[in-house]
Amino acid sequence: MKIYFAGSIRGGQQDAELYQELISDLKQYGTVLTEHIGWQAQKESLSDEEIHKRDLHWVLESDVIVAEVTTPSLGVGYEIGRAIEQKKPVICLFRNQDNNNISAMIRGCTQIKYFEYSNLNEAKTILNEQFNAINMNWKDISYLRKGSLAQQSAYKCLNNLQIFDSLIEYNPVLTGTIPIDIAIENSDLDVVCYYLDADQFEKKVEDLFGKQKNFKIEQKEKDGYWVVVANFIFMDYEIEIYGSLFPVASQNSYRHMIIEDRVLKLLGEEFKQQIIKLKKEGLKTEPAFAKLLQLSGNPYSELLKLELFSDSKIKEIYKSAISQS
Ligand code: 6IA
Repeated sequence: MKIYFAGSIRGGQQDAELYQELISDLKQYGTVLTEHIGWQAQKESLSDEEIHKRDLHWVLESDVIVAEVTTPSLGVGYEIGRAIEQKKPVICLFRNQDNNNISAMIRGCTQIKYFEYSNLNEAKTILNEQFNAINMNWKDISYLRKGSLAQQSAYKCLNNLQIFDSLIEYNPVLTGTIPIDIAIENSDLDVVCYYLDADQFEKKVEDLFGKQKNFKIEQKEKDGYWVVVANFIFMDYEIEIYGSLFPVASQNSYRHMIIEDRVLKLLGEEFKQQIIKLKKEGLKTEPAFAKLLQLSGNPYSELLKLELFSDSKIKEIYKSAISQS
């Protein structure tokens, strides 16, 4: 994981020591490309053009941008804008003390994960929560083994089937409700994959699982895209293997699961129990989320819009949904 830390330089270096502390904390999560931000005014041998070229290259190369935005800095604002343009996750930290003021262009940007803090420990806790979410490795199903009874049982099934090892070249990921632990009885196991050649993928899946109970497989068009879908039953679970030409991270079932997981973690246990209750009453997962958050329109596309919202915006949406219900 490459982390770009942004902090004021010519905007004022009064927080340089704090930047240093944040940078050393960030090192536990990955490589910090911009350690120099924490050094007090150094004489740079590079020209401004060279600095711009190098730093922008790092922004584009990084997996996540963390910006300390208390001291207003044109450079930091510019880096945040360029990162958002590239759809990079941006975490902004603002110290809400001493009459500090934050620009509306930062606090008002729904694509930024904006947090206020009052001391270093609080900032570290925020970073810890954010990086735990970013680092969650959905590709490795061992998290199910330590999970709820439903997750442990799903793990046994998938492990016995050796489905993740045998499909490894197709980047398989378990999606749906079991990974985020809101499954009700009869939830199936959805494994999404990424292929380059549909026929080759179909043959592989058929060779591996063709003898399983009620096996069927087909290639078809879905929402304008070509997909391969296989279904069968194993250890009483309905298994669906879904392959597409698109990388797993851009497939809707994966994106829905990620945003749902985030919303569940943000809104807590009571919200989770209400989702489970609505599902037991017969609602599908995405309509259940849309109902509780009072999202109008198509629940599947409305939910995806939340991907760009900050945590505080999502909490606000839920608060206003509660007050209206
Ligand atoms: O406008 P600012 O200087 O406050 O912008 C700071 C941000 O721009 C930081 O997040 C850096 O990534 C980037 N940046 C700006 N200037 C530099 C720099 N040398 N070296 C590295 N990154 C920079 C400035 C010269 C130095 C002698 C003060």
